[in-house]
Amino acid sequence: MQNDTLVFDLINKELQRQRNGIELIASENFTSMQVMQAMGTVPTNKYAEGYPGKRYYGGCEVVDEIEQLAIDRLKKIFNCSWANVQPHSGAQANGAVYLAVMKPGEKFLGLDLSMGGHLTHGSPANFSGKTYQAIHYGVTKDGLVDYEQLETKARAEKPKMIICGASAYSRDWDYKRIRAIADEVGAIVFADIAHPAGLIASGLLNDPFDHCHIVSSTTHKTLRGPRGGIIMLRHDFENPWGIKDPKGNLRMMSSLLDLAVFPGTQGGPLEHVIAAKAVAFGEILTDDFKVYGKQVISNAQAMASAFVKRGYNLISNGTDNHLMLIDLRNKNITGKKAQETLDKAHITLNKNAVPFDDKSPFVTSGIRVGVPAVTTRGMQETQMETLVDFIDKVLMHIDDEKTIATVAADVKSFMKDFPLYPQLG
Ligand code: DSN
Repeated sequence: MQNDTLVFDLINKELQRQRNGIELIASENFTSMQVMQAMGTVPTNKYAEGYPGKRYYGGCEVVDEIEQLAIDRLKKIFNCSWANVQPHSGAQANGAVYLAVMKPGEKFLGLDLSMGGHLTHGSPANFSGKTYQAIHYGVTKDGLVDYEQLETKARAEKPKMIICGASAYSRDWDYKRIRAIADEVGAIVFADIAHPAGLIASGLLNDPFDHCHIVSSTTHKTLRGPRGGIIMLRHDFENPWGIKDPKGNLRMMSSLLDLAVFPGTQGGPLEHVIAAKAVAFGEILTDDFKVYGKQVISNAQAMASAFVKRGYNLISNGTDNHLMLIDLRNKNITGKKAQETLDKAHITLNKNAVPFDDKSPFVTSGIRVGVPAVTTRGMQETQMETLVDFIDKVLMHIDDEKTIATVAADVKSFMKDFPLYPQLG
């Protein structure tokens, strides 16, 4: 069946790369076989613009059931009253939230990208910074969210929306405090939980849903599903801006968000991906997933201690979640050099700006290290020591090709004990 050997050979090459390497990119994970299988199925052939029960095409009765199942499972995971599972990605989900909440040119407050925030939280290079007026808060010298700065800026600037959530922040969030300031200035609180969603689903971190009006996430990071986005509300509410439907009724926030996803920012949903989301959500509802979440946090803490023991400078001195951010300036290595050299040893992570970085985003002074993927491969605390040993050996011999080649061979042999997709041959 697979005649296009050029493409399938490359896919197989990627499988071998994933099998042989240590995956420490904090935003990556390995889906189950059944999640992957669901993605490669016939709903990919179906157009289904609209929502279950209200589509613009015929023949949607089965994909309606699939999408409704995904919605129902997701609502159960986070105890929500409404969910939209159609966003193709986290950026799409965030774009839809902004469209629902703000008019072009209106103001929002988010964590600065250079302090751990996300591109879609108002970077000037992103639609969010180009379309809206983005202002930012940062972190303190200790690497913790600067809530005082957030409050001062919120009072001075009166943003329409305050975003909490990050891409490179290793600590939990005080959602309650953010909601209090938002209520004072009349802002909507939007939490982008793309990174820690799986840990929140397992009840291991603060619950944003009671304090944040709107919550978005990706589905492929700690949630371990297919690539995609979601938007959720625990409590639906009437929009505070007087927006009415054609019958003159005030629109609920859920209605504005549905409209912002389709037809606002997307056309046909990817029903094969939604099927895979439904499978992943089913997995998240099992006890096994809670065990996974606990192990992720234990592994991250074991890894953080192992780095500190070897003299590495962790932003905020540790982690509450699945990742850590390491400032390499005391080791005299740039993030770029570290990433590129570790790649040669089959250890994958990403360079990352650290707070108050003096280097460009292409170089950076730090690396971000995350454990969701290695935890999925079955690693526990003792293996975290081994991983840090590998990383330390490479970084301490950064220009020594021979040592790097030795570590590469050791990594390959070490990873044989943690099989990945053995069913794929
Ligand atoms: N680029 C993702 C990350 O690595 O955190 C977020 O979109």
